[in-house]
Amino acid sequence: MAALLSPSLMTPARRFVLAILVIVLCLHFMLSLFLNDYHPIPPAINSITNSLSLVHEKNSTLDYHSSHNIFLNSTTTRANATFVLLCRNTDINGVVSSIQSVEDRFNKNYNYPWVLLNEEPFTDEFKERVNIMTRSPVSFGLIPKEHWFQPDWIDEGRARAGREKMMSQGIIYGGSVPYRNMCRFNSGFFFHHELLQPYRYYWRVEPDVKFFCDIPYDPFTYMQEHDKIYSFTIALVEWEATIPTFWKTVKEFMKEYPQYVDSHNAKDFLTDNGDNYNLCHFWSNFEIADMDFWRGEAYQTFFNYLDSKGGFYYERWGDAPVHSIAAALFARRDQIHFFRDIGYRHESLQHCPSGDIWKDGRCSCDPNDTFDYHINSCLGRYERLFT
Ligand SMILES: Nc1nc2c(ncn2[C@@H]2O[C@H](COP(=O)(O)OP(=O)(O)OP(=O)(O)O)[C@@H](O)[C@H]2O)c(=O)[nH]1
Ligand SMILES: *[C@@H]1O[C@H](CO)[C@@H](O)[C@H](O)[C@H]1NC(C)=O
Ligand SMILES: *[C@@H]1O[C@H](CO)[C@@H](O)[C@H](O)[C@H]1NC(C)=O
Ligand SMILES: *[C@@H]1O[C@H](CO)[C@@H](O)[C@H](O)[C@H]1NC(C)=O
Ligand SMILES: *[C@@H]1O[C@H](CO)[C@@H](O)[C@H](O)[C@H]1NC(C)=O
Ligand SMILES: [Mg+2]
Repeated sequence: MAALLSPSLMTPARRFVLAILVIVLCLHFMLSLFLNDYHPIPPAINSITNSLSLVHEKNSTLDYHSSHNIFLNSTTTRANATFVLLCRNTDINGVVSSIQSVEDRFNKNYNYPWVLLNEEPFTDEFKERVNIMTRSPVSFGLIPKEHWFQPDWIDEGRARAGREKMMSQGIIYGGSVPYRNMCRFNSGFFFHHELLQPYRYYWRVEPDVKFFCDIPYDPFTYMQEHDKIYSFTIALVEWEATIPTFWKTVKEFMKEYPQYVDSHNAKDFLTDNGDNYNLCHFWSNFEIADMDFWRGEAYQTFFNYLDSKGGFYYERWGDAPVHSIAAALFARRDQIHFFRDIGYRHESLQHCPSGDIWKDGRCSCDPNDTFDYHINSCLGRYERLFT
């Protein structure tokens, strides 16, 4: 089948028409074998037979790559969206493993593009190993220096003292400058990268993550159709020592810019007494979100305010609390979505669905091994927003 669809055989129009007819007949035959209640030719197949030129239209929702979408949803429309993966050349094995997981469980049916970003050029070997993992377009981007490295106006003496203090407290990545560059980049810059300009929604993937279940629908179009701006699979409490002055800074911001705080916000996810930060945040190594929200005035003003305080370097402010607090304050609470049906693992936590979702999704995780209502989970606080 794949060989028949190869573009090199498509040039003689007749052979192409013939191939399509053979495929349609094959599909029809297979469907009538496997599906008891299959009788009509689905509208999507009909439209292919009626209008073969469809496959040449660039903005058609049913190009030949994704024509097998019809098994999942005959009215699938693709969203304006991409995967984004920040990594180093040395992360290659974990990158390949994550891409395989995403492709197998979801993207082989949708062919959303991939954008990989790095502050150093990707090697040819890296690109070769990534390219064979997917039929989707893959772009490899270089991060501009001014989006990555510690700015000159940061007082390096003060930053070093902050790192040394965190190292003595045994905080993970406490002494790392690259980790801080990464957190600041993910907070304020990735969505400005030129390779991401063509897109509105993104799905963040990291090396060595795992998707446990089939995802039989398109989470991007779900976001769009339900007016969501941010989504998560795991919510948890942050290590307070990484962000000692963060909440104080957020409160100052809210006082100075009350116009950005939405009247239907999710502030109750962030605080239990209306004043103190309970350290809850969405775990941002998985996120499907709307970059236009990050690009918008409220978030841009917020990020610049935070950045000007130097906390990404003097402390170790993470992109997870930055994104989470912004989504919780500047959007409506019903614009944040928990993807209960997306089974996901990033060491050393996982979310595993249960019941029918677990069965229908052929999930490979133990449904009893899920962080959902663990003592350090904040999912309960999210759910209480809606009761
Ligand atoms: N290009 C590049 N990518 C990095 C660098 N540091 C981290 N990353 C990427 O940034 C993401 C997060 O970094 P990790 O080292 O995975 O951090 P982690 O241990 O997962 O930490 P959490 O996700 O916060 O729990 C991953 O996608 C990494 O590949 C770096 O120096 N350069
Ligand atoms: C693309 O889609 C739009 C909206 O569905 C339609 O109006 C337009 O004619 C299409 N463009 C081409 C080149 O087919
Ligand atoms: C098919 O897609 C449409 C639009 O995205 C959606 O409303 C519908 O629920 C989907 N149906 C199935 C069976 O997934
Ligand atoms: C996709 O979204 C981006 C960001 O909002 C926008 O600039 C671009 O025009 C959109 N593309 C399409 C095809 O709608
Ligand atoms: C999950 O745990 C419950 C209670 O311990 C047990 O009855 C059930 O069999 C477990 N389910 C699976 C799939 O392991
Ligand atoms: Mg990680």
